[in-house]
Amino acid sequence: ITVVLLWRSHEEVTTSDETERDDWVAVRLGRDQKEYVDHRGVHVVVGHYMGEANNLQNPPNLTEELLNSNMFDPRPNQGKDGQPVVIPSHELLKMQQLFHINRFNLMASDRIPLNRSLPDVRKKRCQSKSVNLTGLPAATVIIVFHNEAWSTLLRTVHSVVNRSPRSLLQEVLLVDDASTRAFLKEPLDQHVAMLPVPTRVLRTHERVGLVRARLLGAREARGQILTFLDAHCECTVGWLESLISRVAEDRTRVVCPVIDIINDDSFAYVRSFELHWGAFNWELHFRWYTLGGGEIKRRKQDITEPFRTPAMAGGLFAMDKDYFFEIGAYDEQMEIWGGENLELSFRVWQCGGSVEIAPCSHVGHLFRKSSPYTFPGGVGEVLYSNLARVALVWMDDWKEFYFKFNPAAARLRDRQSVRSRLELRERLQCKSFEWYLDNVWPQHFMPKDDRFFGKIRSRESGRCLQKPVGKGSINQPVGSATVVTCTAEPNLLQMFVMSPSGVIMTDESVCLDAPERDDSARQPKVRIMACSGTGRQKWSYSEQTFALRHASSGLCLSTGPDEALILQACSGHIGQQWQLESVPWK
Ligand code: UD2
Ligand code: MN
Repeated sequence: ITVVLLWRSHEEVTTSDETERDDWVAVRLGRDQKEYVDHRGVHVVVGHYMGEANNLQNPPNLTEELLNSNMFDPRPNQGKDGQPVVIPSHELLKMQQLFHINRFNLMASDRIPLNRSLPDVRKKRCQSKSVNLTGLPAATVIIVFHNEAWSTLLRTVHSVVNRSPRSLLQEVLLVDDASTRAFLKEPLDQHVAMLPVPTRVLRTHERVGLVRARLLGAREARGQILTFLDAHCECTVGWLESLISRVAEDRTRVVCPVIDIINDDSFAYVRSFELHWGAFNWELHFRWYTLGGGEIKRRKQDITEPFRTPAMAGGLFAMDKDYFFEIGAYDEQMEIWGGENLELSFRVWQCGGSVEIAPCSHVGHLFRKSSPYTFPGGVGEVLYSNLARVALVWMDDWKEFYFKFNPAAARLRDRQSVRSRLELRERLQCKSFEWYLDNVWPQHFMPKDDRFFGKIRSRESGRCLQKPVGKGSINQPVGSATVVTCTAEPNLLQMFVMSPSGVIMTDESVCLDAPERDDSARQPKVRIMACSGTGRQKWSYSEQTFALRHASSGLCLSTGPDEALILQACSGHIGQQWQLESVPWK
């Protein structure tokens, strides 16, 4: 095992798996700096990284004039081939001020030409396997935006125009969701009128949020295929044909590209992983997880073959236009941002379609650490109302689980009227959420009647097993498992699921893990690690002796020094006795 120590900003990030590191993607920043990206899109900087745009000491003075002016100022070769932009040090203060307008490095973006080149990041096999375009339907590309920057919005459009086969691109529709910036009005209309592909700007009369803005675009679309993009993307060669050919073969497929990363600071184009699929955590937040075991094996035969995903990230996908409306388009009562990606994913899967990722289609997306726009009604209200709707309509018994452990959403539950969506589900005769979990995401960590769900309490101290707290929202909570004071419910940190196959897992797809054998004289440490499906994460429980026996070593889970957990030869000792305390979840 190689342990690699890397630094991301001021956090330490560790990985113990060489193969995982192989999969990380490096972008050279300078002579002794390297930037990696892990599978969740987290940037990891090795060495020393100067000049982060997002650390302004004083509040930025953002005047109306500044917000309304278009500062696009392209310089030849900046950002070429997806390279990072270099800002000279005397401009760093200005750069930091501008960062706050869109929550990305606007100055860097504004220096990159609209038609910058990007590397062909596809696997070799994708590059040599050409898609036959004859007879393929054409797409309307729909891009909704609210107060997007000129350079990111138009680089999205230009990358679509430049890197899509002309016969597959019917038109581009931009939907302006009540932006307030002057440059997004007439100047935008004039700019798109000159493009070689029919491009229109539609405008909402008031802020309607991304769902209703996309619906407006979808209703106006003339292409047979709808292809949605966020307003800060860059498409790479081959992106569209790989999506459309799959939909053309089967109109019930919803096909997503691999989402690469445009760095919010340097605007470097960073290739992302192909071995991850989308799902969610106990709070219904979207997450990337390692592909399920079967899928990895199946993919080995042909790495260009698209693979199924339990959920989509939301912004980037292609689907048949008629199928989009047949299956219920979007839930029009979802506001502003959030939840619509899970709603569409559950609906498509449960109502007979499928969601997949096409590894030969790569589109870069600018991932931000915070959201730049206003959320009328408050961000929590908006997001949790949307998620409450997802749960109420699609999740059957698991909605009770969601509301029980997510009081922020539970408070908004009674305000939702979901009758028309339930009618839709009835009309389409959609399958149950249990079917979805069993068939689409068998590796899920949700509670179920066939498995234990609850607390794991030490009979020695009365304390509870707890997973480590995740570092930030996109890091998996991996690290040492601890035994700490049990807290009053609901506390997701102390909840565990033990599956019929003996995997003790919890939120975010992490599992109770210990080394295969006790090679060293020391007692092996028990940790919480990404679920791997291997023997080192299998346990058996005895209701007679209260022992939790580790399958591959035959040792027993024991309380160790301080709050730690260790493996020891099974002795029946009180430190090896665990109470599996079921917690009702529905
Ligand atoms: C992700 C998705 C995004 C959407 C969101 C959940 C990707 C890459 N992005 O978040 O598409 O599914 O999850 O809802 O998968 N917008 C409006 N009006 C609004 C708010 C946003 O038009 O009131 C636009 C915005 O300008 C952007 C798009 O909607 O073009 C998505 O918003 P985002 O980029 O803030 O979402 P993101 O990428 O954080
Ligand atoms: Mn986005």
